[in-house]
Amino acid sequence: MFGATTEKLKNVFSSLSRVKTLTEENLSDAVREIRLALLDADVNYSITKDFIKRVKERAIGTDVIKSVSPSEKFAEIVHDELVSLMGTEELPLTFAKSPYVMMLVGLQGSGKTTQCAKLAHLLQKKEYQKKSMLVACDLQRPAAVKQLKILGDQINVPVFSIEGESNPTKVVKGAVDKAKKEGIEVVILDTAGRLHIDDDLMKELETIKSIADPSEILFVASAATGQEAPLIAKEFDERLSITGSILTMLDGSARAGAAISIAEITQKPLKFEGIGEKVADFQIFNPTSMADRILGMGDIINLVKKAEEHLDDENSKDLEKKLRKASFTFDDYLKQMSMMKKMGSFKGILKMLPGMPSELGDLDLSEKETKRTEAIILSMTKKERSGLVEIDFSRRRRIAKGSGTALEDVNKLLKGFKRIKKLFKKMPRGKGSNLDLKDPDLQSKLSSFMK
Ligand SMILES: Nc1nc2c(ncn2[C@@H]2O[C@H](COP(=O)(O)OP(=O)(O)OP(=O)(O)O)[C@@H](O)[C@H]2O)c(=O)[nH]1
Ligand SMILES: [Mg+2]
Repeated sequence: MFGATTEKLKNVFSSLSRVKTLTEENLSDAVREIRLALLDADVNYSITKDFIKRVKERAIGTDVIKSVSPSEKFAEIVHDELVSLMGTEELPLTFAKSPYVMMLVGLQGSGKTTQCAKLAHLLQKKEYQKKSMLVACDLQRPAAVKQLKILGDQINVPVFSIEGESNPTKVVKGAVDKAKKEGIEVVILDTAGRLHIDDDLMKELETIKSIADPSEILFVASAATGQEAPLIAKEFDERLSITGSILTMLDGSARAGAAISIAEITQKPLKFEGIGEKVADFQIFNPTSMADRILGMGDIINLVKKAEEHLDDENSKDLEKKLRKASFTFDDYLKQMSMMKKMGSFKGILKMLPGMPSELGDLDLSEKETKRTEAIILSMTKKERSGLVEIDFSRRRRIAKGSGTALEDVNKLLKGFKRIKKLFKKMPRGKGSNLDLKDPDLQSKLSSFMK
């Protein structure tokens, strides 16, 4: 996601892999590299400066216990500090009153209209089950109302608009009245955008605010804009007192700068993130998960969430168990393969696991390879499939023959399987990486995702 930034940060950690203790001397290069990586990623200068200072203070003289290496410890400190810059923990959604009015604001093209629909779609999920309504308050752009209607239709959420009306305040009044009458619990206002901040837009938004009395005013920022996004957020905040931000376009050429700086500069939390063009590409912002992604540590929380959406309970529980025990067999491999295919590409899934990205290599499975893999595994004996016997040369030759594949294919599969097993085993479990699957907090989170 953050490509070059993530690579640079990973290099910093691996450059420390041979040091025995963290000292001012061996840290100075690492710290300088982190500083450059953050500035390159468009993180605000003063935030970078304070960040580096905190990391350095914590790292020097830190006692490193035997079970972790100094470079891991250092990565943990950087990770922790990133998390706390971005907000510490995921915020639960609360709906203090009904109707709960949420107003989305932001510059042109930042993704307001799309996020309105994504938000309504999220609220349809079984953990919320909120009846919501979208409201077309962007009367500047002729096609805006139609765009919202198309999105609303897609997800079966009503869209409120008034034909021929040019005054958004009338639309807002009408919408809130209707919501009250019809027991609609969440009202989501799509507002107009401008290329730059201008007074007319702000006045219009202030008027909408005064009439709708929204519980949430969410600033929508495109992560592709980098350093500007937090500064623009600040201006919106000064005029409208935003309650938080939504970061969008995290799937594209996103810069980590907006993600890292926006909460700190506005002192308002990041609440949601848009990760693609589809209505389902949206989730509650999770600072730990974002720090994992920035540092390339994988993203177990989102993996489990994604798994849960696509699999039935049994299977996802099984996956969690397998992940936890890091003990899957060739039979599991076969089962997981068809499951993972349902979730997206195998590589896509593995990429979300900690420690995977740079080691993935050629693990991507095409349809043809999947079939071949299946044939190979089915040609193994029960014992071989359970991983209880070493699959030596003569066994490999027999398997190749039985499955109508080449010996290299069998070798490749065994090698890939070993690598995956090893990688599962290597999954970081330390605190800070938020991947300690024995951590009761994470456990309860995971099991709530499984419900
Ligand atoms: N790749 C990607 N595209 C997105 C995301 N969110 C929205 N888009 C796309 O970005 C474009 C602009 O989104 P809109 O929702 O129309 O933006 P807007 O802020 O309402 O724009 P205006 O109404 O013109 O101010 C659309 O083509 C969306 O499909 C995202 O998270 N990732
Ligand atoms: Mg729009």
